[in-house]
Amino acid sequence: MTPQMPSDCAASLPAGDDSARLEDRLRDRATQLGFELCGIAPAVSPTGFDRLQEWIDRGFAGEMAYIPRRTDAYRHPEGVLPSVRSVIVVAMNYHAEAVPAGQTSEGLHSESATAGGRVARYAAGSVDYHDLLKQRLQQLAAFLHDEKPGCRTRPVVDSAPLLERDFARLAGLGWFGKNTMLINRRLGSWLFLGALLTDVALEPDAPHETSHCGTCTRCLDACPTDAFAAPYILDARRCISYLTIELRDQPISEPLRDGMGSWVFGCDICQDVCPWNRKAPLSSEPAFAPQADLSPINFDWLLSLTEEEFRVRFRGTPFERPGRAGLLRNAAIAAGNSGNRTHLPALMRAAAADCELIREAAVWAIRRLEAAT
Ligand code: B12
Ligand code: SF4
Ligand code: SF4
Repeated sequence: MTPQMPSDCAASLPAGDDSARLEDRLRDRATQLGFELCGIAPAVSPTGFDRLQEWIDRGFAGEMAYIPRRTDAYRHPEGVLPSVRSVIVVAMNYHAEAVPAGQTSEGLHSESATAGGRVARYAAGSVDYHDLLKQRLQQLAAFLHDEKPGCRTRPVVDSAPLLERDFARLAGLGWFGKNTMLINRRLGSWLFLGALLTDVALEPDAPHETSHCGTCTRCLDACPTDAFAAPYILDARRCISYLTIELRDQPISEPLRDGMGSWVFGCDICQDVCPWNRKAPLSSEPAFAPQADLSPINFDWLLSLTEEEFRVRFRGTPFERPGRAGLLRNAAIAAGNSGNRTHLPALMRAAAADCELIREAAVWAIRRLEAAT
């Protein structure tokens, strides 16, 4: 099969043009569904498999046991859909306005860091992106089933053992930045990725072979917890995103708490500083617009949340992953980093919580605030 030039999902055909190639009609359908990028990769072993193996062997996956547990399945997308011939990769732009002034990566002791907690853009909207992308991929699958009755498909967003960024690169969507993000020349890196695996043999797009980071090292230099073991290699155990979301039921290592600054959920610093994001267009998806109560998030409110209040506010959102205990642990640490003693009463109450994870973090934060001059 002759690879095609990589292309964005710009609507190129009049609606209902049945004479167009299936690949082009798929792209048009993806555009209608709100996917800004769409490319096709062949179902092959990803070149990054050996690097994944090495990453796991070096312990960089930390407590994310779901990755090493399924290493074999990552070898080939057949591990996800046995008869797979093609991997359709889509991307959706979630770029929202920067969080309000004072919520920059200036440093935790600046005035700004006292304004409240920071939530990474990807989680500040009204929905869990997994649900939204999966639902749209199911609609894309329905289109393919109409075109090729009896075909097999499987939509994937994060959960399956698939190196999504590898397939995105292979499908021509962009390159790996030194911060490990998949970057597109036009859209930058504020992109959610998803894939639709199918047993339909589709003509693949040309892979993105070039890198456009050059000599830049902004992301590596800006990371407050020194999470990059080397360019392109992230030690997840040091990444604020891992610490605040994936590291559940455990205290966060003390030497890393300072670097967390005011982040209570995820971290955007290595993308905020990337020159390829300077002109990134804003997302037109209303569900990704930042919720007022999350940008910034009020420490005292967060620290006082009961289980029931947590459930009501965060059901169906990415915050369910760390759960109430994880989120309050994060809030206590970030409040402790704020240098703002008005949080002491809320921290005192949290220090009497039933949950050891919250108690320990609150006691640490109180000591830190009391020691602050
Ligand atoms: C586990 C995971 C995490 C972990 C580990 C992240 C990581 N860098 O590995 C943690 C919890 C830290 C995390 C954080 C975030 N994540 Co995450 N995460 C995943 C997940 C589920 C698996 C990633 C994985 O397999 N990592 C293992 C390592 C080995 O893979 P890798 O870093 O991608 O490494 C590849 C390259 O760097 C390359 N490489 C390695 N060495 C070298 C050397 C050279 C020279 C070259 C060229 C390449 C190269 O090879 C590796 C394998 O191909 C994916 C979804 C999926 N199934 O793919 C989402 C995913 C990667 N995450 C995503 C997002 C949005 C985030 C956050 C931005 C969220 C946030 N704001 O807090 C941060 C970003 C942090 C960062 N800089 O990576 C998006 C990324 C979209 C994009 N544009 O790239 C994904 C694709 C989810 C999605 N469906 O949209 N995440
Ligand atoms: S997300 Fe934050 S902590 Fe993680 S690597 Fe990027 S800058 Fe570092
Ligand atoms: S900040 Fe620089 S080195 Fe890092 S991903 Fe962006 S362009 Fe590449």
